[in-house]
Amino acid sequence: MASIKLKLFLCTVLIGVFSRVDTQSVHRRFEYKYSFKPPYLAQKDGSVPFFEYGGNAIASGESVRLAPSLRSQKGAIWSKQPINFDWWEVDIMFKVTGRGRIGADGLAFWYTTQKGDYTGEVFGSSDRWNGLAVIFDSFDNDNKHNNPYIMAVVNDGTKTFDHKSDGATQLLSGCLRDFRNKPFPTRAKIEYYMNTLTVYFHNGMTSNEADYELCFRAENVVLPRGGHLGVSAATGGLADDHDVIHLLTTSLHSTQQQSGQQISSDEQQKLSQEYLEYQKKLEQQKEEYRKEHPDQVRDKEGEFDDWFESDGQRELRQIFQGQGQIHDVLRELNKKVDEVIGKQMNSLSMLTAVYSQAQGQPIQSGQAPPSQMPALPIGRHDWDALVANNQIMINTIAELKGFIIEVSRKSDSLLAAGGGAAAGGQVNPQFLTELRDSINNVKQNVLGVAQRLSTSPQIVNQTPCPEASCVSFTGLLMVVAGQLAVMFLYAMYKERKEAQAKKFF
Ligand SMILES: [Ca+2]
Ligand SMILES: [Ca+2]
Repeated sequence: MASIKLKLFLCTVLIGVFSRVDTQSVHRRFEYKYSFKPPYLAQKDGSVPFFEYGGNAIASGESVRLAPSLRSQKGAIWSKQPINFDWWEVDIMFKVTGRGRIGADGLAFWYTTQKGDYTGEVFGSSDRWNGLAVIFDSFDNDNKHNNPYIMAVVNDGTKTFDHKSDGATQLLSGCLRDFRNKPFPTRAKIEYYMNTLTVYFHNGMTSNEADYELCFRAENVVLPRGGHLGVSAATGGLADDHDVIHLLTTSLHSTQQQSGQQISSDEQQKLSQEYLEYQKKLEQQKEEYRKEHPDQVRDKEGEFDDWFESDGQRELRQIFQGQGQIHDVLRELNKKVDEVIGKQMNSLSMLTAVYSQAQGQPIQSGQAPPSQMPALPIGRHDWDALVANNQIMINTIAELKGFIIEVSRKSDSLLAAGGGAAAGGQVNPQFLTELRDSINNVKQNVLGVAQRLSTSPQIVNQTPCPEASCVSFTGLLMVVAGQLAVMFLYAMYKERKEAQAKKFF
């Protein structure tokens, strides 16, 4: 008996829980009478179905330009009818673009008991509104470097918006987000459900529909029932283009509410009939438009790409971002270079101190005393290597000197022997052959010396040339070649002179 009772109790609890979950689930319905979107956003006559716009606003098939990028422009678009549901979600897709680094003034979404002005004081709409404003404020009036800013301001129709402080004292909540000059259109989802106001923002850096981030959530927000929906914008001394691409309204109903407010079948039929008629009318108008403007339709298709690619702005922004990154890297490098230079200066002053000590000069004031010097990087074995290297160089030079003397002697004897045989101004071929042989001999000797130099102690590679007595191999070779050339010329000169002397006698 007890177990049956327990089971029954559990069942009741579970049913209770499920029914509760069920009552909390949200029923959503798209409200076409409170929405506009492209293509064919505006009709042939320029009107936007179920909406009214004014001021400097211009509607096209693709968007509503609420305020163009000219000074002191204002415009707004308002739903003709107040809404007939309590909870809602509005998705606005918009673009705020301008050539300036800073833009103005901004754009605002409205939910108010009365339609506002088209050329009002608060971002194009009326001040002292009764309801909600979600403001996208581009311009930093209070110079606190906190704009562009997104904020919600609730007003009961008595307060005047404080432009000077950017509404800082009046806002319900907000978030710092840049919505200007984005590669893709920016979006905001404003949800008002069960007295909780939630604003999500899509920063327009991607075209991904899911990339919304929470801007803020505020509870216990009480808004008047049956408000009008509107969007407005304004420019000031600085000016951006303010374009709204779509405004999509969805009514939110709890299933509990749904059951309480069951729509009568007559009303439902009437509504669906109305919707069908509207769709039909729209299709008809689209068809007519296509027939009348076949070129423009094609153009429109081309324009489609323009939504997602703002001209040059994206490139510029990317360049700026890239430059920012380069700047950061440069700053890091600068720091590192400073460190290296510091270390180098330190080493230099140490070396100078050691050098002056070695020269027997007194160390200048400001330099560290030698007692604090760390051991020099040049060790005993390095000095030994240097000395050995020097010795090898001297020996090599001595050997070369011997060779050169021998070559000189040989060429003298050759000249002496071949001089008599030379006839007229001609050079004796035997003399030339011998000279070539002796040059080859010298070449071989020099090569032998080079080989010895390269195979002799590792020092050659290890240590740098000492300052005074260092002769490079190439230098040496050049000297030898020079000497040989002089000798050759001298031999020629001598031979000619002898030939001339013979002619005389
Ligand atoms: Ca402002
Ligand atoms: Ca500010």
